[in-house]
Amino acid sequence: MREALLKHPRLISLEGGEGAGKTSAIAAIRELLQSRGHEVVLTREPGGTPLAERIRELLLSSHEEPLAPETELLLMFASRSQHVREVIRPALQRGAYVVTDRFTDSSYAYQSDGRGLDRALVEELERRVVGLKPGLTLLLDLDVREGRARTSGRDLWPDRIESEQDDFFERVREGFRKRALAEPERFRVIDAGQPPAAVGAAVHGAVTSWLEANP
Ligand code: Z5A
Repeated sequence: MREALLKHPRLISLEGGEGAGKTSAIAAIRELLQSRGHEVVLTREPGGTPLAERIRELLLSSHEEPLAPETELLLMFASRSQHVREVIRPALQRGAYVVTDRFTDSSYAYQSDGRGLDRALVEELERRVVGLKPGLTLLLDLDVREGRARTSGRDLWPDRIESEQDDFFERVREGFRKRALAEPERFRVIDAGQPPAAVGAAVHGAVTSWLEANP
């Protein structure tokens, strides 16, 4: 098992609550990186490999019994372990950029801040199972109700996590914000409540300056 936690400059993650606009942000980052001649791998969590996508199904669908918070956390890391080994490390090793829709910060925010699991357990799993951290993380920060309003038309059948109450999502949002404050060199916080063009410009600016500082 891995012990060290390596921050990789070509691993970029997008984080935020429901409806924050990660999809458009990721497309814009791909365009920017490709326009500079880089290979880009777009991926997501939970998921990103066939097996990890099956774990995603388990995580997001409803079950005949409640999913224990510890089970949820371990399934997130089972999916991530597979994703890192099969997709992320090989792509980084051949020189590609990897842009992922969510990574370990989501486990801190949802499973530790949201569900109340011990943060030390997440840290241990991150260090021993993942061993990798993004060099740059864009946090698309959005009011919880605004995020829900954006997705309400789309999600006729909200998934297991989307079905949580607002206070859960408030804790998640606060968790993300605390992480961003604690690691300002890695995080860029973007106000996702702005119109799409303004969010797009903020994403473009953040990634451009990151690339200039980390050629
Ligand atoms: N999860 C976890 O608990 N622990 C973990 O470790 C990991 C994940 C990795 C699945 O993630 C769930 O897993 C997630 C966290 C948990 N549960 N929740 N909630 P997901 O990434 O698949 O789910 P999501 O983040 O909820 O996806 P989303 O709602 O699609 O968010 P998004 O991708 O950021 O939103 P979007 O599709 O880009 O935009 C949503 C809508 O808003 C769309 O109609 C847009 O046109 C609109 N939009 C976007 N930007 C704007 C602006 N600026 N103004 C107005 N409207 C906008």
